[in-house]
This record gives sequence, structure tokens and C-alpha cells, in this order.
Amino acid sequence: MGVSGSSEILLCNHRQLDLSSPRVMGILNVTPDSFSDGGQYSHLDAAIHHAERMLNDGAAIIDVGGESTRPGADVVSEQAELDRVAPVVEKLVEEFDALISVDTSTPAVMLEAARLGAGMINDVRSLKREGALEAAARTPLAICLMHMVGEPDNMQHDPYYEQAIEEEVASCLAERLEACLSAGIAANRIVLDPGFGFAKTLTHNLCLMNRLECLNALKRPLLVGVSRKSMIGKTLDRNVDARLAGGLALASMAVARGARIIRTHDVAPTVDAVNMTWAVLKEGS
Ligand code: 8Y7
Repeated sequence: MGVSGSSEILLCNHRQLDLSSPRVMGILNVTPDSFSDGGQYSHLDAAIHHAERMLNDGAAIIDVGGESTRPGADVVSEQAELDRVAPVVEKLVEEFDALISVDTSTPAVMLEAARLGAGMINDVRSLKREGALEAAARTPLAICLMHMVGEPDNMQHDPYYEQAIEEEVASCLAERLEACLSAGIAANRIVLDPGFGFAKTLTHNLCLMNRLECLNALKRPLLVGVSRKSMIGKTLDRNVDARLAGGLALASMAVARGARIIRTHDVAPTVDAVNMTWAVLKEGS
């Protein structure tokens, strides 16, 4: 293993993100019901404070989410999502010189995020919601297309794939990438994410990590989110507050297999794990 691919610049609205080495994306939940830090950062000041801490810890991106994708989470109306997310995005853009990502599948939220100066749309539904592809195409933002089958409230009902998981994920992501290109979204605005924990069994998740390198054939930077996920809990028998070491092991493996953005709740230790892994990879290439 070594450093693969040429240096990549991701276009993110008025900014560029250099992905010639891996970056860390810090999670900022502004939902009242997120599963691992539910409600803690719902208030504007607390959200800004937490973002500042993650940036000081080395995050290159802050991912703001106002709709929990936790299985069984309440569906949030467009207006409620806007009310949660917009003030936080506006304040983050005003206070920090940082790349802000918005975790949303809602066209109106995408357009408002662009207007407020966000740099990335992180859509777990890969722009499949009605009007989302068109809305994203109207913005100059980077887009993360994540693999999922179904919706968060039914995706874990017996996930099943005909072919090897990495092949199914690769062909779904290739199809969404093609849809973006056809809608006029430039390839250098797109990152791809296999969607760990979304419509996947433990075995699927472990296999997918082992074979993550297959996704490099799609020639776009990979984003990986494994932080505190149940694949760690199930493998190690750990509650959500004791999954850091497992998450760092997976983050390191993901980087070794080509991931260029790691999405995490635990920025400081993840930055160290990613940078340590990268130092070794660089030396081998
Ligand atoms: C992911 C994600 C979540 C992920 C991307 C959690 C919003 C569940 N997971 N977005 N979102 N990738 N791109 O545990 O893996 O954070 S929500």
C-alpha cells in the first residue's frame, strides 16, 4: 500500500479543498435527537463553541446536520430543518474561515446553505429526493454522494445484495455520479462515500472496509464515516461512548485504502490517527 492517485482539488463554492493528503470532517449535530450526542449542541452558542473546538483540533470541514438519520428518527419538516441549520451555517461562515458542509437531502436547505456561504452538501440520499439533483446543480458547492438503499427508517430491515457488497456499492455510486455529471455538476465537485452502517449488516460493513480500495476505480475522492457506529459496538461489544479506539482503527484502515476525508465526532484523536497513517503511506510511495 502507498499513496495512490494524483493530487486532487475539490471545488467547494468559493473555496478549494486540497485532498492531496487526507482531511478530517468534524460532525456538528443540531438535531434534538441525534443518537450519540443528542441535544447537547442544539443551541446556537454551544454549536459555535463546539465547531471552534473541532477547528482548533484540526478539522478541515465542519458538517452541520439538522435531520437525524438515526433509524427510527422523527421526520423533520423542511421549515424545521431550515430553522435548525440556517442560523448555525450563517454564524459559522461569519465567525470562521472554514469549509462548512451541510448534511441534508432537502433541496430548499441546499439552496439556502449555498446562499449563506457553505461549501459542501453532504447527502446520505445521494440527491435522490425530488428536486435535489436540480437544486445541487444550481449551486457551486461540492457534493458528497453516499450509498444507502431505502430510507433510514427501513434500511436495516434485512439488507441483502445480489453481488459482492463492494461491487453493488460501486455500481450505485457510479450511477449517481453519472446522474450528477448529466445534470451539469462537474466531476471535481464530487466525493463518494460507501455509507458505512446504511442498509448494511455487520458482515457487509467489515467486507466493505476490507475492500474499500475497489471504490478508487471511480476516480473520485472517498469520504468515510465510521465514528461511533454500530459496526464497532457489535464487533467489540462497546456502548456508543466507548467506541473511539475501534473508530480510530477503522479510520486508519480507510486512509490506507485510499479515503481522503474522514467524518468523525472525535476530531483531535482522529487527526493524529490519520496523520500518523499518512506519514507511513507517504514514505512507501
Ligand atoms: C454518515 C453521514 C451519517 C456517513 C456521510 C452517524 C450524515 C450517522 N453517517 N454522512 N451521516 N457518511 N457522508 O453515525 O457515513 O454519524 S449519520
